[in-house]
Amino acid sequence: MKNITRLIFMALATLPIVFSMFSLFAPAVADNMNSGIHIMKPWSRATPPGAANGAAFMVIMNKSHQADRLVRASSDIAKKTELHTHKMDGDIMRMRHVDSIPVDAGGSATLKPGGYHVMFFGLKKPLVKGETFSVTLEFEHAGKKTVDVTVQKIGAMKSKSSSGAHHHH
Ligand SMILES: [Cu+2]
Repeated sequence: MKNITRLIFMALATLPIVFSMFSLFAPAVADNMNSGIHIMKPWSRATPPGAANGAAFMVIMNKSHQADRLVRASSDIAKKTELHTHKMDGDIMRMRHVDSIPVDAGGSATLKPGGYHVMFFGLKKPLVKGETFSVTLEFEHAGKKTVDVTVQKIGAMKSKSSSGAHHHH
C-alpha cells in the first residue's frame, strides 16, 4: 500500500514537468507546420526613462528550401518600427534603414547589436527588464509572424562598435 502511495505521489510530482515541457515545445511544432521560418530568442534592451528609441534582436532561421526576406516589422510599443542595419561611414558606425533583411534557404540571419536590428522610434513607454512585448514580423514568403520579445537589462550584449549609436537619432 505504501509503495502505491509513493508511486502516485511520484506521478503527480512529474506531471507539471511533463506539461511545462509540452508548453515549451508546442510553439516550435506549430511554427513548423506553417513555414520553415523560426524566430529564435527575440530580445531587447531595457531603456532608461524618457528614452525615445529602442531596438530588438533575434536569430531568424530558414529551414525551407526557398530564400526568404524579412520585409516589415510592426509593434504598438512605438510610433514607428523600421528594419535597420549598421554600416561604416568613413570611420563612424551609422544606422541605416533597410528595405529588407535576407534569410538564405537553409540559412539564418542574425539581428544583433552593431548589425541588423528592428528599430523602434518614439517608444510609448520605457522597456523594462523582464517584461515582454510583441512584434509582428512580415516575411515575403512565410507571411506574418508575431513573436514575444523579452526585455533584458540595459547594455545587455553591448557591441563596442555600436555603443551609443542608438542615441544619435
Ligand atoms: Cu536603428
